Amino acid sequence: MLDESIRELESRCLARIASAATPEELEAARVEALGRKGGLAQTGKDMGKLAPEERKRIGQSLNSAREKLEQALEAKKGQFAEAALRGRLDAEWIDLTLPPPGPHRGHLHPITRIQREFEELFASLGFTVLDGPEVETEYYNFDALNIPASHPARDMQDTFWLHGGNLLRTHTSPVQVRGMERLGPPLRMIAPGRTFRNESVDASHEHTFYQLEGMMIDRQVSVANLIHFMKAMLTAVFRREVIVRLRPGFFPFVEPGFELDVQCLLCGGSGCPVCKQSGWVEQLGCGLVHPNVLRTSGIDPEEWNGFAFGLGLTRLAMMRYEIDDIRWLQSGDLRFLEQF
Ligand code: 2U9
Repeated sequence: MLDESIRELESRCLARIASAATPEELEAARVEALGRKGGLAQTGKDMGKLAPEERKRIGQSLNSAREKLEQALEAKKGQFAEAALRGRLDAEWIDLTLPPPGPHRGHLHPITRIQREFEELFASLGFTVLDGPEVETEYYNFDALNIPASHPARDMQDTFWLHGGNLLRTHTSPVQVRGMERLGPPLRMIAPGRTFRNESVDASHEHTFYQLEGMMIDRQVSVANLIHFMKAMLTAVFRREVIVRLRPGFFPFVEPGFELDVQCLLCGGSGCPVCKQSGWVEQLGCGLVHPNVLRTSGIDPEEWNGFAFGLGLTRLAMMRYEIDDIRWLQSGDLRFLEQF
């Protein structure tokens, strides 16, 4: 009689366990089967009235029923846990190839990248990185740089003059004049920054562009020193050994003045469209600082002299990143900027 009830209880509870759709239903099935007041417990209570032999047999039958039920409960619990995990995985599944939600990582502007390279390079060569006002006075942008009043650079077509007589700096040289006044010789400094010229804008001309100028003032500074520093700088920028040559060039603020060319890195000097078959690509202007410029800023040219150079950061960025239209650089177009 007890056997049947145990068999019946077992199969009913196993069925209830199998059909449990939720952990709560499973718990209810467990309580019904294994609870203190559950079916097996009830059956157990009646064992006292049995003969020892019978009790032993029923006891075994109860234990095997309990084991089966506990295994069924564990298996079902496992299924629920599995299903819950899959549910969470499905719910929380993220496409790791997608960009992370929230603010996208920004991009450094190509000109910023190149400017920072120069700043690190020259800082490692003992140069101070200077900055200065973009709205400048006529004195610092022209007079102090030996650019006479009659010099065409002062004309409207080149310079943005402001009411009150100031202007938008046409080069970062005024920063170096302020540096000479503040630091005094000996000195090594570079002045990267934004400059403005009243240019008609097209694929290779912008009214706003970035320059980097630099100078070193000390005793007996030679053109050889100048060439050494320019080779070191360009080798670092182009990340390969470069061959340079100097050609005479005129700038009011240096004497002698030079244009510095690099042997074409594409054709190795044999001639190609990039170097217009010349084998050389002009990189920058440079020279020994004009004694008038030193004197104007209170530096005695009898005791001190120096070299100076200037290059177009915008132009270098266009070469480095093969940008064919200068207007992209100030376009603010994310499609362009996100490439860098
Ligand atoms: C002081 C003394 C001398 C800086 C120099 C150049 C030559 C030069 C151009 C390069 C490309 C401007 O952006 S660009 O068009 N600059 O070629 N710059 S020597 O000479 C100085 C500067 C400051 C006090």
